[in-house]
Amino acid sequence: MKLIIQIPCWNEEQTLPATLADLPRELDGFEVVEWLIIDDGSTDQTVEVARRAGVHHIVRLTNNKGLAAGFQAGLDACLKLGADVIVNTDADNQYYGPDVARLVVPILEGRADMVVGDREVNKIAHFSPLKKALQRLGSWVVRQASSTSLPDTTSGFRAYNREAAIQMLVVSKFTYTLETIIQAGKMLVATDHVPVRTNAATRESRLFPSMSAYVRRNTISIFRIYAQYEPLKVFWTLSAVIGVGALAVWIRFAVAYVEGSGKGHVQSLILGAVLFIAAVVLWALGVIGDLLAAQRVMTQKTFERVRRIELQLGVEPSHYEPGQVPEREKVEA
Ligand SMILES: Nc1nc2c(ncn2[C@@H]2O[C@H](COP(=O)(O)OP(=O)(O)O)[C@@H](O)[C@H]2O)c(=O)[nH]1
Ligand SMILES: [Mg+2]
Repeated sequence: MKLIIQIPCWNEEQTLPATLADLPRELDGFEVVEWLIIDDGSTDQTVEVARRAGVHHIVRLTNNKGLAAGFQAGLDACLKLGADVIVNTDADNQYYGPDVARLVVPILEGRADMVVGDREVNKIAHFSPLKKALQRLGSWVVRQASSTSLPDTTSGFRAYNREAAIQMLVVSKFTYTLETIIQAGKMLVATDHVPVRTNAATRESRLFPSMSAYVRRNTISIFRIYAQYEPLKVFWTLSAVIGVGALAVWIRFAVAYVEGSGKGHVQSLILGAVLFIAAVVLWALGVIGDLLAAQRVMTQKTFERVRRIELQLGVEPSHYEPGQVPEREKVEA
């Protein structure tokens, strides 16, 4: 069994050494443990720092493509490098490295395909009450959309087995954390969670420059992802709400018409018609969204098969550079 620990990095020369220092070089249940960093167009010394620290593999993207794209490139490379299990962690040393051992347990025991580390957000001292509340709300929405029971859906500390990794296909640019969970739920990938420890914050979040940005982006992401996967629920609910509004003003018109012996509130009639048209449009959007969602499933299945063929053919990982294998491991090999 081979474990590859992947770390998406964007200008992480400061915190990468501490992150790597805590990661396991060997682990029960695995013959081989390797590290891979995804350098997403860093302009600092991230790659050199990683080499010095003895990272085995480097995926070096030419320009900054964003975390979700980096994550996907990492998964692809790990699969092509023969990983049986892939663990993802962050380069800011946010997660407690030795807990990789906890993350892989449900996979090794055959109970899960994908394991998400639960930071037990309520206990994290440096998260504000607002951030905690949002995390809870966001996680709840994702749980509803994905039919999973994961408590911490924005956690980047995760493990995937080979099958789960082969199936993942992230399209959102900004976050992979939410989308992969919804996909896992839809594709009936077995998910599980384990409590993981976190370290003190080393720096401000790169993904969210401010609290308002955090709220805005996460809200938009959740809505978009949910609408992509559940278009009927989203658009038909909106359609029903507006349709009821149309009905209400029409009833108002009818009552006024009867009581006013013919002279009624024409405004209500017009408003009702406008609302009714809006409801019909939303209803139709739901149908179109549903057709697109079905199409997406087909694309995803095609992609999965292409990936299996690539792996069978031994296609090389893209943007790949070998790292610096530690001397000790070279001797053993
Ligand atoms: N590939 C890639 N990784 C990024 C980018 N921005 C942040 N990251 C990485 O994503 C991880 C999480 O970033 P961080 O700023 O700690 O975000 P947060 O803790 O989730 O709010 C770290 O490993 C970063 O290096 C990016 O644009 N591209
Ligand atoms: Mg972080």
